[in-house]
Amino acid sequence: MKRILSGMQPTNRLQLGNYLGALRNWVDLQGNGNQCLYCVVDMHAITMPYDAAQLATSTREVTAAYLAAGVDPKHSSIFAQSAVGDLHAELMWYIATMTQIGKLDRMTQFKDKAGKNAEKAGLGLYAYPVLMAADILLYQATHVPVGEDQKQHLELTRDVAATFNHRYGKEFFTIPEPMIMGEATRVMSLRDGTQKMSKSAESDMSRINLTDTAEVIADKIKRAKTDPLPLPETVDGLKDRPEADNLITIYAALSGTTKAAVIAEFAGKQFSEFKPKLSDLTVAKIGPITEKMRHLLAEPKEIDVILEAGAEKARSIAAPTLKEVKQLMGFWKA
Ligand code: AQP
Repeated sequence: MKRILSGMQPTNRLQLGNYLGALRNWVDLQGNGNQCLYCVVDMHAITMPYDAAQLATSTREVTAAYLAAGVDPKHSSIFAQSAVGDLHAELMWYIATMTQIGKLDRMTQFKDKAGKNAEKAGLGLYAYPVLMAADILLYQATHVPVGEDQKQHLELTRDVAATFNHRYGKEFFTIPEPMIMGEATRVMSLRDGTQKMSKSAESDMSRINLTDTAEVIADKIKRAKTDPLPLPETVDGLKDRPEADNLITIYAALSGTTKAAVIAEFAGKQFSEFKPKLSDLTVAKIGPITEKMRHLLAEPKEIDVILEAGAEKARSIAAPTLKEVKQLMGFWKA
């Protein structure tokens, strides 16, 4: 049996990259005897400035997005990280004692988010990968489906797990495997093909939100940055054309095909011809999710019921793991 665990931060409404790079794959992983745990990582969301009055609402919105995209609470446990926060934070502390600062210094997400003001960044942002490692190890996850951007954090998690196992002389922690699936492992910004699409990026025009209307989606795609050349004849022709590559990648991922197949269809065509097709496809795929989210969010109490059941299940898995960690580490009355 695979135990699948992944999460998203309720930092804003989810964007197309979250969906294509991760969420869609979570849905596909349900069934086949897999045990799936999908977390809303609200304790990570507070590592950057945030609005406390909005956090619970965003947590419900992200939960609604999971459900609307097809995560089924009959097969998967959906929970808020903070609902099991005592266990996540406790394990984080233990494994922080075996995480090398030199490794944290290399984390690109910290560098990107801290920017030029790294000295003023909070310890939480710096220690984010340690909390993420705790999130995963607490559940003995075997597989973690993520977008390309999270690969480095997964490597650190594997390292920490191996260090723990070595130090305490037992193959205790499962070493989790990253699952980076599909064509769109890294969806880029619509304004700059060299930057990742991100839900908390300043410009709303840089991303497609799962809650955008058809008109907004069409407008964002129409204004998406491109270059003056027509679409190339081969996939190799996308080299050094990051914006064209990104739009073709999105089209391929949404239509469940390959970049080569999309190129074959649009070779030599202008963006003015391609973009309306991409808009129609995006609206066709995202529209039903947006609609379902709207219905779900009209009944926030039902979302809370799902989150409560998920938290109970999560705790029942996490508590014995933490107990054994404490025993192995030699704590009194563990
Ligand atoms: N652009 C992307 N392309 C492919 N996958 C992506 N993911 C995020 N952006 C892209 C994947 O979505 C999952 C959830 O990510 P997260 O909420 O934990 O934080 P993130 O990776 O930092 O995503 P964002 O949207 O950029 O959030 P903010 O702006 O809050 O930092 C992960 O599996 C991630 O790989």
